[in-house]
Amino acid sequence: MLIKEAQFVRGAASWNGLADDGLPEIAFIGRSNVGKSSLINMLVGRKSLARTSNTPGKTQQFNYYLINNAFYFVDLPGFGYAKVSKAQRAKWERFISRYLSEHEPLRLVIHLVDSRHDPTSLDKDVMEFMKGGWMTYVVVLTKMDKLSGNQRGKAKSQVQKALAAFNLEVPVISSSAKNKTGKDEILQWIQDVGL
Ligand SMILES: Nc1nc2c(ncn2[C@@H]2O[C@H](COP(=O)(O)OP(=O)(O)OP(=O)(O)O)[C@@H](O)[C@H]2O)c(=O)[nH]1
Ligand SMILES: [Mg+2]
Repeated sequence: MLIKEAQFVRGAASWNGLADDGLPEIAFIGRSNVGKSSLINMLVGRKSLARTSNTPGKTQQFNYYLINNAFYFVDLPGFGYAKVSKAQRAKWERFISRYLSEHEPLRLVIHLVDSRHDPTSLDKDVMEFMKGGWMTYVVVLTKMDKLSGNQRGKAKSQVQKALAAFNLEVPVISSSAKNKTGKDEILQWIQDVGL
């Protein structure tokens, strides 16, 4: 699959702001700073379509990018960001879980896990949540360029182990936005869900 066109169309801060035009959606979910916006930029081949930052918690809304005039990439707010209030966090968690369980246009969930760390408890929450989901679910390990060859194998098996604890058999794709690796494999999954 080839991404020919990509444009930012809207930021949604509440349920009513989600797209309702029926176009299929692909969600990018993961903790703050894991590399969601960077991965989107890599996939669309643009340097700064999605805003990236060293400051975790930059993406505080659902950002919609229209791809090839046919479907959306949805950049979800990062979870686990320490500086937001408890109430704010609870509100986002409710919003995200409702989005994952009720938003019908959702076709594919791309869960990003930092290859340098074990999956966090919030990552495990996402895994558990996806267990009952109807949409395709894949895990992408980010920032693989920061690891040695030996560490890479370990990172992958750690995530596979965490998934296995939920009886999940899902693809785990290694990626680096810096080196542009993993791109073809992720685009293939997007094609495989019919987009
Ligand atoms: N070395 C390396 N750095 C990366 C990679 N992907 C992202 N980064 C860096 O990690 C930081 C966070 O990346 P973002 O793409 O902004 O992360 P995010 O998940 O969108 O963060 P929030 O919007 O805060 O949730 C930035 O400094 C990126 O340059 C990668 O594959 N390799
Ligand atoms: Mg972001």
